[in-house]
Amino acid sequence: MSRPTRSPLPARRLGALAAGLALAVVVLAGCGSTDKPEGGATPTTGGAGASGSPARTVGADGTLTATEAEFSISIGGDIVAAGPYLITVDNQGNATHDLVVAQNGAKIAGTPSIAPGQSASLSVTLKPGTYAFYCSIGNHRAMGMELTVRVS
Ligand SMILES: [Cu+2]
Repeated sequence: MSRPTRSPLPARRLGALAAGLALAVVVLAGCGSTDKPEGGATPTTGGAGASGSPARTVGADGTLTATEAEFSISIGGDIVAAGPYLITVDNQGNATHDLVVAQNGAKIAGTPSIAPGQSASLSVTLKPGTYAFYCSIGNHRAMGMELTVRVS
């Protein structure tokens, strides 16, 4: 194998991270990894949608994990089953973020500011329709931290 280009980490640290990374991979799988953007940062296209990616329903167990970084939000799927939710927001970025759940421009729920590496949760009942999940800090929403969430 060639020399790894990523910053080296102690082996035991890598081991400790394995579980978290596995979860992150699952969460990120639905909307592509950071090295394969799918146009989510362009607000004019309206739709989370790369036409090629199949819709994937998440949240059937009443929980969602929203993973945030600079500047993206992922919930690991495209369609959320309607119902009450406990949403865990995991800030994996290097800046402070938050998560706001809004519908038709009205804020329904939100977390406090979340420091890098920290997480927070919020409870919200999602009904069939379309919601916006976004970060309300700075200009993060315009930078791409906005996710259109379809609830059915
Ligand atoms: Cu943010």
